[in-house]
Amino acid sequence: MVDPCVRHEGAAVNDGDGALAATAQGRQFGPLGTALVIIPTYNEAENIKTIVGRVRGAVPEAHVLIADDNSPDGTGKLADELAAADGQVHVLHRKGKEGLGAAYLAGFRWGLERDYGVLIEMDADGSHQPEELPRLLTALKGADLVLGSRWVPGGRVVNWPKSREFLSRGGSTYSRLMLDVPIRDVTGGFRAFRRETLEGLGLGEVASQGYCFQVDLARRAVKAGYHVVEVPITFVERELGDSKMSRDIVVEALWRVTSWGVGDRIGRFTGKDKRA
Ligand SMILES: Nc1nc2c(ncn2[C@@H]2O[C@H](COP(=O)(O)OP(=O)(O)OP(=O)(O)O)[C@@H](O)[C@H]2O)c(=O)[nH]1
Ligand SMILES: [Mg+2]
Repeated sequence: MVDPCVRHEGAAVNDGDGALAATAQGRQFGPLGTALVIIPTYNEAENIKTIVGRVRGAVPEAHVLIADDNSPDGTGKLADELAAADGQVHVLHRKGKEGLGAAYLAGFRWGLERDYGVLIEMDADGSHQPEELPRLLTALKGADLVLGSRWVPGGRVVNWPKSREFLSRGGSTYSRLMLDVPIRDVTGGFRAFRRETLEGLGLGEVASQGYCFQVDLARRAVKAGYHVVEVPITFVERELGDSKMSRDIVVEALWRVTSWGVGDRIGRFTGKDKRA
């Protein structure tokens, strides 16, 4: 199903019936090039080895970048061991915990400075299943950005409490309505970008830290007219390690989305769109 908001080539769509969305009319998409799977970590010692192994098994040609914020539990050291044993695994050591958004921005910069054609966001805790990466990459052949989506038909969550589902669905719905973006899962963090898409998004202006980092990138992509496709995924609640979700992250997302939405409306009213 193509969202009625979609009016022009290159705008966002979601593949509501579970199939890949039709490619943007008239657009030719170039070859993908080598993929870099960026995994931000903070205290993921129990998960890092398994998740890297699963990525390497699912997409053997891809490289992995672990962006670790000096985790006190030694995740960085384990990451170094994985990198020493495998030339396709790399580690970006950061000086301290600065949030998911900052870790991804540093990871994107690292990848863009090198020869990667695709940059992928993926959590370390197993919620995003590496075995679904090939489907994201297949969809990216006809898109600028692919979003792994829990909230399109075919997508689902496993082992989530109702309260968490309510928060996530509510956050996505609020963001979609406030920001006028035709995306079902705006806060998700399992995504594949073409290099050119990230280069066009103005990453230097992205200030968001937590979930709203994901919302911010999605709204920038829609605003820039990129062809965005949602692919259903099965999201599995983490089994090991602790969540870094906090009240601060939710509050940041709420106020930022609200201020962007209000800014958009003022912009449209005064004839000056301030969404970018
Ligand atoms: N480098 C870095 N990684 C982080 C930071 N905060 C979270 N992460 C990582 O980002 C990913 C998502 O964080 P989670 O704690 O799983 O957040 P979540 O998925 O919303 O929460 P749960 O569903 O409870 O797991 C994980 O791989 C974390 O280790 C941070 O400040 N720095
Ligand atoms: Mg998680």
